[in-house]
Amino acid sequence: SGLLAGKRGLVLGVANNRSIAWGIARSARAHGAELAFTYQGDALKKRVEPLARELEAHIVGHCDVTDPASIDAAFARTAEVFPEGLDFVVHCIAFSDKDELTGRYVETSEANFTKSLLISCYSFTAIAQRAEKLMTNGGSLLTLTYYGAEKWMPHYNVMGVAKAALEASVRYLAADLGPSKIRVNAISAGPIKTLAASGIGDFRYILKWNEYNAPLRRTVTIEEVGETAAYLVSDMSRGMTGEILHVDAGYHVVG
Ligand code: 0WD
Repeated sequence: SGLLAGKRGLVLGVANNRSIAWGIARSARAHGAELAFTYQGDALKKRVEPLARELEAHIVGHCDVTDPASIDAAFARTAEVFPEGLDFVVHCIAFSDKDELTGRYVETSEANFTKSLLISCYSFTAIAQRAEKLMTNGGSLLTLTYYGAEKWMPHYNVMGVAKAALEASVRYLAADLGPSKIRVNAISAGPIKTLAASGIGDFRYILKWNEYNAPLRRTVTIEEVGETAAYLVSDMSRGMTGEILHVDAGYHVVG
């Protein structure tokens, strides 16, 4: 029983127990979903395996979104573990060279621009292509974005440009996949201390700034993002697609 009873979901981007993907996976499981995880490389395999066990989730293997063959392999394995079909995919993946998450955006190199956009934006479209084939009864695709897509934020630089492109791709994918009854949405999360966030310059200052200025006068947790994600991949949100929902203690009305 539960909000997500009978739903099968693939979660990409669990790196450790602080990952937003982990918060989402825990909520989805608590609401009754059956889950599958990928991991990126052998270093993360060891971390992801015990977390998957905790939620009785399948592990569908290594998936590096810069390698189309590894995405294909992960989806082939997903089709095997979920022969009844796939209901949702949660994409919690982003990357930029740490050296360019500080200082001026104008210094961005072509190589890091290309890599950041490939991993942080195009990968969601690459995943949508594969997911569509498994979502024979419709489904829900969800990605994670940040306010730096909408406004200039210190140090966010090329990631802000990548997230703006990701948010635009949510709208285009929503229009393309709507006829297949596949919904496409994003959560714009407030800053949370994770592995990826620790690469951003002055991150502690950004957390403090949010605590002082967000309407709720605090930051958000991966549990809170997880609960909203559970809603977005459930039938409760069946009338919504192409939406960017802020889970940021209200910061977006201020900043
Ligand atoms: O404040 C924050 N933490 C926010 C994060 C605020 C708003 C949005 N987000 C977004 C991030 O931009 C990202 O899209 O949430 C998503 C999840 O990020 P996270 O939970 O903050 O970070 P983390 O736990 O580090 O997970 C991101 C993971 C990678 O971890 P590391 O830190 O090892 O790069 O993305 C995965 C990887 O597991 N990843 C990849 N997966 C497959 N192929 C790749 C890749 N090439 N590169 C990174």
